Amino acid sequence: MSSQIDHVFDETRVFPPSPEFAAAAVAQPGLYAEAATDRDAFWAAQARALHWHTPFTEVLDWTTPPFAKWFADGELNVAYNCLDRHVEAGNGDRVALLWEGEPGDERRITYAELTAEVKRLANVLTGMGVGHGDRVAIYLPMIPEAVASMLAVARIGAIHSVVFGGFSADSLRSRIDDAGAKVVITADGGYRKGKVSPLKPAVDQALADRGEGAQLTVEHVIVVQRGGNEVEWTEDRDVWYHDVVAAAPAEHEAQAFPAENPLFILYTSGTTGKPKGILHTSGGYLTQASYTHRNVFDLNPETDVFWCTADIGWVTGHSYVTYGPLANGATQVLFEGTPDTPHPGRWWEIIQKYGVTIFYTAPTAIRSFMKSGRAIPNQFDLSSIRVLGSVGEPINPEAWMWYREVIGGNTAPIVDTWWQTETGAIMISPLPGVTATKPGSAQTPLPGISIDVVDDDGNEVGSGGGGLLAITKPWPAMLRGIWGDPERYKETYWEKFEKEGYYFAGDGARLDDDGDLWLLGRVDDVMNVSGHRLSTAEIESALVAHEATAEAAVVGASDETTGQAVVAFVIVKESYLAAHSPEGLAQQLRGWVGEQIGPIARPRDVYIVNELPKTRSGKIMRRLLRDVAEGREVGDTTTLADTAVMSVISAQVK
Ligand code: 6R9
Repeated sequence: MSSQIDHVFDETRVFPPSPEFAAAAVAQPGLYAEAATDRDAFWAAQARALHWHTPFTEVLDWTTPPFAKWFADGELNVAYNCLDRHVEAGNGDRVALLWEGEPGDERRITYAELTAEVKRLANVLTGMGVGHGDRVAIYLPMIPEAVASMLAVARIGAIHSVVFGGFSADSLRSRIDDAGAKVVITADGGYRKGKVSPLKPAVDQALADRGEGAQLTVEHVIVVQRGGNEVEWTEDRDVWYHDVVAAAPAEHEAQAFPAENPLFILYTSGTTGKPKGILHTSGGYLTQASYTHRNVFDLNPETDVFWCTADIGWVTGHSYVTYGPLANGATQVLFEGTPDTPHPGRWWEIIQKYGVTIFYTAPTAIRSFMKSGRAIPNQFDLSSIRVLGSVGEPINPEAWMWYREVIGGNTAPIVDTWWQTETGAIMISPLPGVTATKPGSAQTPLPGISIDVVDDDGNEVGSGGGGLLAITKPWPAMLRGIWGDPERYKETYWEKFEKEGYYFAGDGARLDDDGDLWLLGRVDDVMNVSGHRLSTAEIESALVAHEATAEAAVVGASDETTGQAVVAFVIVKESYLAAHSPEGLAQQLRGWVGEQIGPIARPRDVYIVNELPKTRSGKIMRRLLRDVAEGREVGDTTTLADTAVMSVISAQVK
């Protein structure tokens, strides 16, 4: 089967940056040429923005692909780069974290304070016998201690594995065991939707219930007091964070580690099989995280207030809450809660309160705000915003325009950033002062990044073509492997194409006539209708462009005549639901897609539902909808944010 994706969706609006923005921007057009002229020299220059205890002399070693080494003979300390060096440069009083708890409590933490905390915690970990290369699991809510814990682990050359606070004891257990963690850092509980949601019981359960012969590697559990809920206590194993940190020595000198020292493991669920422990290392990762954070978001660390809404359990929280912003000495908001607690304007209230200038969130959040209408954000002063970012899924043009108009005051450039847990940092994105942006397109590989759209053999499809997204040259923040499974690393990412060193991202994409990239969703989700390959992203965009639609997901379900048929699951805006019958709406939407894209894309079925199944990071899990559409029993739902939603959907479809 050819991997050409038939595409039909056309978007012609273009928004160039204002001349004032362009003139003052961090990233200027010359950056592309600089990177193209000498790629290694370009990345070396980016890396030198960090502090190296031992400067590197080599840039890239790609002699044994797919195993890359970046800056291999250099030595640095990641935490020193994120903390001490800002204090030593006289910026210790700058606020690092503007933390807001869900109940409305706040803490402002300066770089000097965060450095002091991390030094003590590093001493605590060392005292527990955690050393270079040991693994520490972090299972915490969005509180400052979460960021401090990541940095303390990094500071002593150990490896962290952050597990989403919303994951179950089972998921936590498999991640702790796979990594062989020595210590777990957790909390009694955290606030979620107005209540304390306990965390410690899941840790207790994950560490008990050992199967026959299963070895327990965890020796200590450090517990942050946050929820104030009662917890069970295992003497000799459990300690309170505040006790041990207060008792630890304040002095801690950051030691230098090789650039390729592992920094973290982060598990991605993928669509099938056991979660993959994606491994990242230090020098290259920090180089690209900080370079992208500065250039893509146009960061001025002295004046900007950055806010990335991602949880630290997601890669976006690693690169754009912890490492990128802190390496750049930025001031940022850290928020514990959900967007709608205690009221639906909570995020906009936070932007107004802290004067957020750069705001980075996911399309799923934007679409859910669209559903409740612009009157809510309009009650707040959002005029401080000057750059908006999107990540996690293709952002459909309708949501992009809403984001620009309602949140960005029609002026803030939107950077639609494509990347993955595996890529470690942003790979494709407009540059806000350079690129004339197009609603729905991530547009251009960043300077220093080489990406192409290719067919199954790895041949370029060229402008106007559709196919598979491939990364054609190694990049500094690339994953270095799958924890404990080098074969799976090679098979999953590097053996799809004939061409050696071509990385298979698993996403479909097309190039428009200007050569701009449009991401089309996971190739596993592509539908084949009567021999035409259709992308989920385009049909969903068409559905969302209808005034009745709030959100939509489409899947291909097997069909006797067409091979696969398009089946759509649609959330309708409340105002429409009251005035129309579901059957009438479904009929209208089928016709609408037919008109917008063409008869081939017209859904066979449109189901009106209240919810869509999403992961914690907001991605729609289409394989579960495919199960429903094909009348099968619904598969593994453990990574869903809300596991009850599938039974609701199944009931609504019957
Ligand atoms: C950062 C992150 C990676 C997958 C990726 C793609 C989708 C992310 C996107 C996007 C279109 C964007 N994705 N950003 N698709 N446009 N701007 O999300 O990492 O959780 O590993 O997911 O997310 O399908 O392959 P991760």
